[in-house]
Amino acid sequence: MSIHWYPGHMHKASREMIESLPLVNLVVEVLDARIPFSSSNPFIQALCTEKPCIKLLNKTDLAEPEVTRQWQDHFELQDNTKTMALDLQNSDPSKQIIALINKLSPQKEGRNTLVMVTGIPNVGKSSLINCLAGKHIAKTGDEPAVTKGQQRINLRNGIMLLDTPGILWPKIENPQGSYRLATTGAIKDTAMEYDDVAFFAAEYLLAAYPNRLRERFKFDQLPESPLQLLEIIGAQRGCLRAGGRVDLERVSTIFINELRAGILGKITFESPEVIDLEMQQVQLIKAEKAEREKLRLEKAATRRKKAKSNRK
Ligand SMILES: Nc1nc2c(ncn2[C@@H]2O[C@H](COP(=O)(O)OP(=O)(O)OP(=O)(O)O)[C@@H](O)[C@H]2O)c(=O)[nH]1
Ligand SMILES: [Mg+2]
Repeated sequence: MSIHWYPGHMHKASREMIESLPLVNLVVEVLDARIPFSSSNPFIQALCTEKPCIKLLNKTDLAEPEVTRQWQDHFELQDNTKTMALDLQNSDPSKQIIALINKLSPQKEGRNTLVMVTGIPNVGKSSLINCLAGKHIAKTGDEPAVTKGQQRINLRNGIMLLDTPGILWPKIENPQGSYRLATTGAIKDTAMEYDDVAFFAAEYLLAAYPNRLRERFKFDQLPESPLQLLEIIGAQRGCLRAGGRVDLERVSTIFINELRAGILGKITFESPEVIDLEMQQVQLIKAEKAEREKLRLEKAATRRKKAKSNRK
C-alpha cells in the first residue's frame, strides 16, 4: 500500500517550520511509542540535526514497555538526543520534561528558550502542549490533522513552545511503514482502505502476538491466514452480509479500532532490529523505480526519433 496523503496544510506547515527554525533553540519530536521508526519523519530529522533534540515516545500505555526501552537506547546513541517515554493520556510528566528542556537548552539564563514541538499527525503534540501549559489551550482530537497552523505558547517559566501541525512527508517509501502509520491512526481514514490495513495488522498479530488473539477471540486453533482471522471475528461480531458472507469492510474497521484503543493489549509494531532490513528494502524499491523511469524515458526518446524519421 502506498499512501498519498500530503494535504496543502502539511506542505505549508513544512515551509513554516523551515522559516521558524533559525530562532528555535531546541526541538521536541513526539513519536508514537508503538512505531518509533515509522513515526520518525525524515524531513524533521534532516531539518533538526544541529539543534538539541528530545524525542518523546508517547502513548506508552499502548506499547510494550521492553521494546520502548530498546527504542530509547537506540535513539540516545544519536548526537544531541535525549528521550523520555510518556503516557500523556494517564499521567502528567510536565515537571520532568521542563527540567530536561532547561538542562539541554543552549540559551543563556534569563533568555526564553524557543521549543519547537514537532511530529507526525495524531501522536499527541497538542496534548503535550496542554500538559506543559497546565491548561487546555491547544485543540486535541482522536484523528489526524487536528492542528492546522503554528501556535506559540508562552509557559512563563523561560520556555516558549511552538505547536506545529502534524506533518508526514510527500513520499512514504517503506510499505511496512505506511501500513503501520495507517494501523495506528496517523493517516486520515479517507486516505486508506480499512480492509487492506486490517490484513496487514492481522498478519502481524498472528505472527507476533498469537496469544493475545487467542485470549481475545477465544479460538481453539490459531487461524491460518489474516483472512481466516477476520472471518472468525466477523462471524463473532455479526458482521454478515446477505447470504451469510462476512462483511470484511465492517469487521476490518472494528478490528483496527479495537487495536488502536488498546483492547488487544500493549502492542508494538517494530523494534530497532527492523531498521537495517527495511532501509535496504527502501533502497531496492527506489533503485527499481529509477530503473523503470530510465526505461520509460529511453522508450519515449526512441518513439520520438522514429516519428521524426518517419516524417522526413
Ligand atoms: N492512548 C493514548 N492516547 C493519547 C496519548 N496522548 C494523546 N493521546 C490521544 O491521541 C489523540 C491525538 O492527540 P493530539 O494531542 O491531538 O495529537 P497531535 O499530535 O496534536 O495531532 P495533530 O494536531 O492532528 O497532528 C487524542 O485523542 C489524545 O487524547 C497517550 O499517551 N495515550
Ligand atoms: Mg495537534
